[in-house]
Amino acid sequence: MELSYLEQINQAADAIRARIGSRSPEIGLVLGSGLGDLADDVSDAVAIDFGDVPHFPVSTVAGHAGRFVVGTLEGKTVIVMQGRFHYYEGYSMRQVAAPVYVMRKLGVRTLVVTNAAGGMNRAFRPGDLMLICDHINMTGDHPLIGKNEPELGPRFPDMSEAYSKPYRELAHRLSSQIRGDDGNALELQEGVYCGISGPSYMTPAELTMLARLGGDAVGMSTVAEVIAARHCGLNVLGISCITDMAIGEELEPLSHEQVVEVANRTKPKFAALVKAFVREAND
Ligand code: R1P
Repeated sequence: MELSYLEQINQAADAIRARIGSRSPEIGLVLGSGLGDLADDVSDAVAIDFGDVPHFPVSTVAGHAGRFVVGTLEGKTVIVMQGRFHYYEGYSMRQVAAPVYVMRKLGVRTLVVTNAAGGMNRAFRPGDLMLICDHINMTGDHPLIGKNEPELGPRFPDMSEAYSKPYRELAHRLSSQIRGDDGNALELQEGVYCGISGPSYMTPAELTMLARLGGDAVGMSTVAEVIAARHCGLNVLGISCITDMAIGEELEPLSHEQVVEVANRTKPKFAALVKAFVREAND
């Protein structure tokens, strides 16, 4: 008999628990395209390939190692997803969201979700970091469609503050203590993330539409994970690394290699911000 979604999540969590011993992660981090190196800073680390976790698919995207790393970062026990699943890889929204519930089962209360995204706001520049203050789900699908598992969360979860305001305020405070390449304090952008299905990048007309709808950045991940996180009661900090300008009237050709390369270049300030947050955050 096929296992229920909840049973699959419980089995996945049990398998990870068997590998990490007495560690109980309190913060979960999802590292997006080109941002995975931060997992190298986790000490006393146990790495678990997604392929070794029951019911998990494998991550097929370049720039996504496809594994959990559990260990210590800035004095806190963390579970890092070095890479993630995307809807366009052919996985259902429920599969994309499942790792969030698994992390919750393992004890996580705070989720840091990161991604590489195109900047639709003209005030942004490639290499900027944007705190996500809200999202627009433009994927045409939803991870909670189907039977609700009350043990995971309510049928109709509240999304009035999907991205924690106190966490955003903390991130802004912390950024003032972080120096950028020019020696000045790190300037953090803030805006609305539009989640699309991908895998093609957007046309100019589509980008003009998304900007008019209120989007500041666009990408192919994050919304399913954050919906699941709020469903199961996690507090979320979202950070987009703006890797390219996605303005309809001025659009230039784009490749995934470019996206990963620019995301990689933000590593020092991205890592400094995430680590400071991990150090200071309370759920
Ligand atoms: C496109 O270059 C890929 O980079 C981003 C997009 O969503 C897409 O998967 O990846 P992450 O959102 O996983 O960072």
